[in-house]
Amino acid sequence: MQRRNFLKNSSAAAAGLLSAPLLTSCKEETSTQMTASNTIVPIRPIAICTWNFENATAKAWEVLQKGGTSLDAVQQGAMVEEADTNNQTVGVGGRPDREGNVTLDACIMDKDGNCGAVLYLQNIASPVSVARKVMEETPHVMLAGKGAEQFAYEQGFQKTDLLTEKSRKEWLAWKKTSEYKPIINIENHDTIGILAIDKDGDIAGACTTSGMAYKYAGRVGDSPLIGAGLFVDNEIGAATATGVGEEVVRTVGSFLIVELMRQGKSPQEACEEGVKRIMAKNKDRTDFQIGFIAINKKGETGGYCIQPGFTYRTFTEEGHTNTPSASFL
Ligand code: SD4
Repeated sequence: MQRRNFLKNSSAAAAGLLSAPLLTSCKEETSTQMTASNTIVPIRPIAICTWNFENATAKAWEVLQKGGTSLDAVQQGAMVEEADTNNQTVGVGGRPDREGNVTLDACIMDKDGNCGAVLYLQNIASPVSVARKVMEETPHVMLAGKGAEQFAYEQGFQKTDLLTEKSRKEWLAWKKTSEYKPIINIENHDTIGILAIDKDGDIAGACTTSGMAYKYAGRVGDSPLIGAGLFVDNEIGAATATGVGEEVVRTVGSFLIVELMRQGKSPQEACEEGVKRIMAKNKDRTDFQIGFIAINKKGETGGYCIQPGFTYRTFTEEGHTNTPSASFL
């Protein structure tokens, strides 16, 4: 039997010992699973995401509660932010590049290590959904630019104007004074990375963004890069990043966090170590933002950011938690 398929129904085991009424009032975990280090841990379905995207984790939870997979949960959670025009860092309404074009990056990864990504995708409202199609319908992991857009149309996605009037006006205002410098990501922090565990204990993750506002045309950040913006190892846990993608790419941040958890660190300790490694290479800089969130096989979570007041959203059976996390600055 494969380790990840090892499931034990402890409530069934207990049923022989406990009377029925007692069992129904018991809110104990019902299922357990074996981890990579051969310990048995409870399965705790959960969804977590970067920042305060309450609607996204609520949507993911709705999927999980109906018995859906973590893969469906993270996709549908991410799609909530992609469709929200008030979120100017993701999907429709995202801030454009310096030429005025909205270009989107996204990726998704499942429990078996399958993954798909789209880079520099234009005119498509849900890049995470195209990323999933890349994963499931092609022999590839990444599609970029025009090829990704063409593939999306072939898969039935509609052409959509992503530039809202609000984002267009802000871009025009930026052009007057900008000297064409991209905006460093301090206030502009709405990329969604989302991780979930389902009823079988399986982990999946997704990440989607319009990237750095007013970036150079063609710029791609960390968010669609497996290992940088997102990494899932179903035997250990998962991590995802937000902030200045260039720095996350340089440290292969999300992979690093999962490997630190493999070595025994908690999600919180792993996220702190990941941020500190990046800061060690940027000793004198306080002008940018990097944050990670992580989850392990036990359903424990962690998050850390160089920005004060960093929060991440969790949704469990008990409901939402806005989880504040220690920050570096
Ligand atoms: C990027 N990491 O493109 C993304 C931006 C981001 O919150 O996370 N913004 O570099």
